[in-house]
Amino acid sequence: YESEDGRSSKQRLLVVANRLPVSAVRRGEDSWSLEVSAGGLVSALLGVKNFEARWIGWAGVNVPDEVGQQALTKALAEKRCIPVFLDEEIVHQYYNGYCNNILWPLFHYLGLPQEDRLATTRSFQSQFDAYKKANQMFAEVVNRHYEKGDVVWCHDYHLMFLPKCLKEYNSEMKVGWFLHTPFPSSEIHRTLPSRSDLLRSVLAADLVGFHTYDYARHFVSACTRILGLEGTPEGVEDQGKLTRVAAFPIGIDSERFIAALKVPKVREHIEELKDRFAGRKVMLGVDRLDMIKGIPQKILAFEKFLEENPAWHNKVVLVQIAVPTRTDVPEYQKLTSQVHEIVGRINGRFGTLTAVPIHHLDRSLDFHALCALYAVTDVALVTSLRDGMNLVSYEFVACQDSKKGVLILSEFAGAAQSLGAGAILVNPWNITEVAASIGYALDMPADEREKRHRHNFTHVTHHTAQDWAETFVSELNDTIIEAQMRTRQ
Ligand code: ADQ
Repeated sequence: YESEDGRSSKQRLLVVANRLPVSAVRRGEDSWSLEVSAGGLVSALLGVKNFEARWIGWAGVNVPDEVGQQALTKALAEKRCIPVFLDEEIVHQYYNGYCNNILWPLFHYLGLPQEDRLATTRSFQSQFDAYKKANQMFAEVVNRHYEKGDVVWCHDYHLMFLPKCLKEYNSEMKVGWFLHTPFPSSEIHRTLPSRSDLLRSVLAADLVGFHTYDYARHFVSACTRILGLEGTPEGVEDQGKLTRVAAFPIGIDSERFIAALKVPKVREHIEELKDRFAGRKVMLGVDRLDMIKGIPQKILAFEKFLEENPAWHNKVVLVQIAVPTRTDVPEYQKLTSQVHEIVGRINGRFGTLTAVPIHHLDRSLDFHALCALYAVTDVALVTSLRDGMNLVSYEFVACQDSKKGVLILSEFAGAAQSLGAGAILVNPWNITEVAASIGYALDMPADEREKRHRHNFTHVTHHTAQDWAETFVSELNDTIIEAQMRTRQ
């Protein structure tokens, strides 16, 4: 890539996501403190060498006044972040409403909202209007910062309307869109009232990416069945215009996890945990507290295992870390109490005066504490009912090179496609099967553990987040060059 004055420089990558990778706290009328959150996407892009990334997104705070907006914009610029300001009403309708109440459950096969269906149906249109309006606001900011030669990479279900808005501003813009959740079967997608509008808008992108081949296939089927377009091995064709559709499985920054295990503080913490759980095998679950993660099902399977295996009483502990999310939503509050109730019952039933079988924490752990916990675990339990990929399974594997623990993994997580050969795959709805897998994992001979771990470790360390980001962006550049060549022919 060459800039206009002929100097070669890195290509600029505009990463557009609903949330910026920072939390902003207002300290005064015109002062803000910012903390960068080290999520998967951030570390993926930090490691990308050929591009210079800038972030565009909502800062997660309502800033109604001009002075505050200007000050925040200035502070964010130092972190290469550009804010989109959304007011409370838009956030309520677009983010809480359309994104989290409609698209998130639907894409995870939980259907459209069941309760108060009439009210939901009545407000559906206003939520979708807010969704389109919010996407338009993102597009306006992207367009303002776009320079010729930039690549624009849109992320996730929050921004399905963005590719179309961007191309309306500038049909030359290079636009890619990636979905972090599953894309459901076309039979599920077709229940969505705005099904066609969303598909058409995503198709305005040059490249559309998913975690797995199955999600890509579902998307192409939705376009052929719902829009009547033609699916080709490369993607979807509409009146001579091809939108490339492909699978780009995400990874993690495995080096960061492996390096953390050598940090003295982490080593100390590992020793403390080993003492704490001495004489017992450790099983671990780490999830955001969300319906899709199958936490109640996991705990019930553990109860069944204890019921059927008295010899394991007091010899195994399940540590379940569940970060609360969307705490203001009644369904999520219900899920929290349900989990607490089951955990209480099981601890009452199988606990002793000195030990309980389940340690359940309703909070997030810092990175080093999480790595230490991954490292002392014998069996990790990932029982998502649906999950785009699931990075916890990758993180666990990265931290297990000395212990070689076992991963029990839902067949409905995207990660089952990549770690399936090393993990024990389960149907999380089948509690009997999960309970039997727990027994199998706890008793697994060392040579089988070693073989399974080796398979997964190789995958996790060879398919990193950086590779994922680089592959997507270079494929997007190639797609555009190919399209230009086709037009010239
Ligand atoms: P998530 O649904 O958030 O991501 P996941 O992929 O498992 O799910 O990533 C969660 C991240 O949060 C991990 O990095 C994990 O370490 C961290 N985390 C979870 N619980 C934690 C806790 N209690 N304390 C500290 N950290 C915790 C969405 C999709 C996934 C997809 C990713 C990336 O739903 O399917 O894999 O995006 O595309």
